[in-house]
Amino acid sequence: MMTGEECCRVRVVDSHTGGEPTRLVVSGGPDLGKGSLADRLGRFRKQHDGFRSAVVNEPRGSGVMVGALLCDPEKSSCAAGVIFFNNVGYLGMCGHGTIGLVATLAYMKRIGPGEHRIETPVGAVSAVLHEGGQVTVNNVASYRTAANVAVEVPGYGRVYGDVAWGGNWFFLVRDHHMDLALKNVEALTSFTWAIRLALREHGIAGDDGKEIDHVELFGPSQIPGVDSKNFALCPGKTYDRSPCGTGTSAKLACLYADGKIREGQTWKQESIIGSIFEGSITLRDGKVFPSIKGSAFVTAESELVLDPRDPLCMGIRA
Ligand code: PYC
Repeated sequence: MMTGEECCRVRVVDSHTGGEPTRLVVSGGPDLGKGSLADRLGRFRKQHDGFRSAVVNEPRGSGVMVGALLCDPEKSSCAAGVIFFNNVGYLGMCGHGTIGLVATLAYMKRIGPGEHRIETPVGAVSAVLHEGGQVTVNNVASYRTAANVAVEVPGYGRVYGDVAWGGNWFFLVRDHHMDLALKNVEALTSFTWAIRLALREHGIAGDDGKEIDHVELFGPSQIPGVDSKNFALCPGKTYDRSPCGTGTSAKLACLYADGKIREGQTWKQESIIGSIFEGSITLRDGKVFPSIKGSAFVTAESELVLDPRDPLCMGIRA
């Protein structure tokens, strides 16, 4: 980290998963000490939030960039620990980011094909690196807490959706009049952002009052054999270019609760840009555990320079 007038150098490897970028910090990040990833996230948030902004925000990053701090795992049975962050804060879990992390660790020759456990602030997940380079993330237990919740959205009227957890909190909307096409991204962003603000305004939240900071719209896919297309709004008002791993997990939990998907059945989820994840569920102890399969590709290896003389050293913060 930065000391006095010296520049800080941060090694990162960038990748994208279905179009959604992940910037993995492999060295030069803050020392968060020991303990659970949840505790380390607490220290990251309190003591090093400027580092988060420096890595993902402009001028080094962009609003859409998701950062991932590679950490030593607490348990030796895990291959890695990770804390995901974005332009406005931190993510409990990140599906596309975990696929990016695994593909990057493989690129760096730190892991080979097989199953690897990874610690996150919301629990350990496992990921399988397939021989062909695809990655399946076996996510945390996912569940719906409320179905068909009505919310009055200023300028749009009453909107109905489900509240579900897939590693982050989601409001999932099926019935809407929006055309899920890339050319409509501005209108889709305005609509989903208005939904998010209305949820906050009306106190509609996840467990323990946790804010629902992701909103997803669903519609039919035009690709043969693909079950659904989505638009996923992320907390910092950017949209997920990938089909959103945690969002697809939340969707799978809702489909299961509605009796629309069985254990082992494949659900293909298309993103707003046309990239696809394959999802399925496993049932254990009455809980739904989603698995999400996708591919990621490394796009850059670089060293970020944090110069203390630079007035924008810690990024442009909203
Ligand atoms: O893939 O879970 C995901 C995700 C969350 C936010 C952006 N991507």
